[in-house]
Amino acid sequence: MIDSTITARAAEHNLERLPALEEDYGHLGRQLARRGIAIDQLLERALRFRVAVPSWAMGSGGTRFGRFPIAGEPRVVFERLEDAAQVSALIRVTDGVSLHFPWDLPERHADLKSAIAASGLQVDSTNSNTFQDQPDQCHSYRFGSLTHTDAAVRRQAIEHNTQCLGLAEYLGARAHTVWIGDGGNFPGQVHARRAFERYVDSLRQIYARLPDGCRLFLEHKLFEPAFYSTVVNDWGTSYVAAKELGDRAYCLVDLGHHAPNVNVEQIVARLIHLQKLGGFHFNDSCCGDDDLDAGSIKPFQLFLIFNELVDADREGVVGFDPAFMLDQSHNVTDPIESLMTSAIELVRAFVQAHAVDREALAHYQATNDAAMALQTLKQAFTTDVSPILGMARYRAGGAIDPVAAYRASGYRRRKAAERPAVAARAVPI
Ligand code: RM4
Ligand code: MN
Ligand code: MN
Repeated sequence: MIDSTITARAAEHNLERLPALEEDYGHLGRQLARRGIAIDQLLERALRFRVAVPSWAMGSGGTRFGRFPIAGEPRVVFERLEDAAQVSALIRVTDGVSLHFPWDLPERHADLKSAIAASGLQVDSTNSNTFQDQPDQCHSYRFGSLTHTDAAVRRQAIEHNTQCLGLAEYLGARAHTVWIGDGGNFPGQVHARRAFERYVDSLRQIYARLPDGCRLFLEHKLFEPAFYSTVVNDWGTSYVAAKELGDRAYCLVDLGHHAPNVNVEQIVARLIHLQKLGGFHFNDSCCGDDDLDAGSIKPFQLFLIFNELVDADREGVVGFDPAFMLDQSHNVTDPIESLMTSAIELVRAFVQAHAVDREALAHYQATNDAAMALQTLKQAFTTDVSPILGMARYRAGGAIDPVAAYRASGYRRRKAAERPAVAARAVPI
């Protein structure tokens, strides 16, 4: 399924770019050695890093004001998997794909399973959709799903999640993520306490059907589509629900789902402490749930989040095993390019976090030396680890310069001919 022109262009480019990469890698290696860091160990870390891509981000995104599709974007799950396979081939860290149902539901489940196998990808998580109505469903989610006042609507939403869990088991997903849009647009519309009680009650029924080896992730979001009182609006709410459910329920942190200026890295630290950090939806934002490319607006925040993660990992915190995923909406870029560069920004932050002098940081924290503590973090954050990232991609069989190789391959242009726009099922992102 990997496009042979992409592979060929990447191989040609790599030949041209390798001498400069080796020079830069050697120089960075000497720089890091002066700080007591072995570059090969950072390379090892980079090679082991993994982040899953969301199937629903493979097509152009949009806002409620409009969507501007690009020619050659995928129309069905099989084409989304095909594009995900190219992303993975070029950058070699995204061999997991997350699926969204019913958007990714083909007529026969077996077709999906074989397409996943053929793509060389694995299913990372399944995601349910009770924030939209589907043409064939009995009850509307206009006024909520898992927290709806009508038990029949709740049952329908629970049933949908149960079907997702069946697919999770069948496809070997490691997690199922629930995000609901439930809430109120006006004061008084929703009974705040009852809505949360109904949420937990519905989740209990979903949790009871969780397949072996699969975790349940609860995703919070400050607002939208509900504009006044979202039921699962913050990490505290999702923590309480996860705790009530049991050991296999965790909180998922989508970076864009907080109020502006919220200290997300501290939320991460809290959830690690509580042993309830399930995973992430990485993206970036300026104003709200913008779903922009990870690291494009606040790269320092991304680094600080990875700083917490690396710290916990090195300390061996019990039960610490967060799942990484991108969750973005590509409104003005080619999704393949955005996903590649975003995944690379994650590896960058991860490697930089491994370059933090933790002994020095601990000393400055113990002695209340705020200036030097920040400097210690900044030293790692300002280290240009690009040669490590490029070398990791090269060693793993990917492209030293993935976007250049992708553009030179003409993949999207060829897909535009193969995938004429149809009025088929729209894939809202
Ligand atoms: C939501 C949320 C969910 C995603 C949907 C499509 O804002 O981030 O993770 O499933 O969008
Ligand atoms: Mn999300
Ligand atoms: Mn979101």
